[in-house]
Amino acid sequence: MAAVDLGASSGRVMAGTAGPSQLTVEEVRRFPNSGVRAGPALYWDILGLYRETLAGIREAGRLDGVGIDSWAVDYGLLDDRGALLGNPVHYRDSRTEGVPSRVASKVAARELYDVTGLQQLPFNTLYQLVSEGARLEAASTLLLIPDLLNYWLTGSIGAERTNASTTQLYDVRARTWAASLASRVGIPPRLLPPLRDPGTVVGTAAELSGLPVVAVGSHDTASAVVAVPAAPGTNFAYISSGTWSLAGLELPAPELSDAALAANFTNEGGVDGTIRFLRNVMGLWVLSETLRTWSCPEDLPALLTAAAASPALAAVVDIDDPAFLPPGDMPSRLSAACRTTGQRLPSGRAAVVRCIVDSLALAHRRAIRAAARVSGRPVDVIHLVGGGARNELLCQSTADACGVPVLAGPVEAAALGNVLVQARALGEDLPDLAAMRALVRETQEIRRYEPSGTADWAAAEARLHR
Ligand code: LFR
Repeated sequence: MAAVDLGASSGRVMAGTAGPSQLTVEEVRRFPNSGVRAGPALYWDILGLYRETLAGIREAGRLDGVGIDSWAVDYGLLDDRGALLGNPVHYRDSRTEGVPSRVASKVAARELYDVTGLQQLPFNTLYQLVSEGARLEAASTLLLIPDLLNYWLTGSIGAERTNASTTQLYDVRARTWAASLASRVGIPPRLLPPLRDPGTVVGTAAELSGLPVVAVGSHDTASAVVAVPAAPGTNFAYISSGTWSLAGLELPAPELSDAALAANFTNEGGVDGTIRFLRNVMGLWVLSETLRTWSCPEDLPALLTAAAASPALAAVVDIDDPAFLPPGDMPSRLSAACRTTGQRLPSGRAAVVRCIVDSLALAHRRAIRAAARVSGRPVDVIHLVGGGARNELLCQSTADACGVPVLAGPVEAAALGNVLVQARALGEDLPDLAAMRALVRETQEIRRYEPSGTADWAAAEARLHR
């Protein structure tokens, strides 16, 4: 199978196999995917992504299927002939400034949460669509990024459920589009295409000699959570660590209490009807933007080694502050955040990297503790999956900050989850998530980090409230 995994900094086409005691993924093609600033807006280069995706699939050799997952919330609009209307806009664009409060005057935050279960993020699809204004009149269909690429491959129009659940236009309990809510905020329900479950064969790709295209858990985080190697019966939390840290729990049903709303937890749909009860923590984005500001992205391994030798918790910031959301000069923003809490950003690049990693681990602590408190479920172990599982300092700091062991890996969780759901759709005997996770445990490298208890994380947390 080909697993296409499009992230906010790079896209990859992986070749994967799954069978009894066998699960592999291997990178075939990787391509950069930074946003493109043009005029007043920040866009995705969607046609470039499609071209690279096709090239990668062709390079992968003989295949039984292909599945696409990507970041969530962003979309393309089609006209009534099926042609793309305008270029998809990047969720870090500023066009939704002021929109959430306008929407709140029509639908109260409590009601919005009651229907959709979604956390408040300025870039939720609902807010992006409202910011389009009259342009929506020309549109007949909305397709999220993986659905758009699937449409170009197969001609079939639909909305895969795990990603649809991130739009703030999906009724999390009824498992349908929230059509009347959409109307009330001025979004025509005709835009919302038929829903499809992950594991559905969408069609075949004429351009790829009739290759079957499978709707996987098309939200990358949903695919990553499939590959969390949790053993049956453990009280586990997960952190899918990459550009974002998606930190939370897998629940059988949405948690829509006042406490969940106040803690800004989301109830996104997972594969097989599960709920991903999690919070978006700002993630390694702040680190990668910092390295971009310094023009030294290739220095990351050396800087992390040096950071590990710098004193822990010398300075910490609230990494979830919206100031860190847009692209830009992160070191200056870190300095400013330190000043407002009576701290100084230590000098030297290694110390700045240490401040970012410590602050991220501290945010993991807040999110995991809040998830446990709000859901009433204990957390005895954290599975940290995705690219961040390679970052030893982050894994150890997260274990220290949270006070529970961290099991790190697999790094390629999203691609593995993509392959597992495809394999089942194509006839492999993987009846449920437990069987998929057993296969991940059996075949993938996982490292254990014990909490060391040497630093005072509670005191560091208190510094943020000064
Ligand atoms: C991670 C992710 C998050 C989503 C963010 C924006 O890649 O998909 O789950 O909140 O990107 O789409």
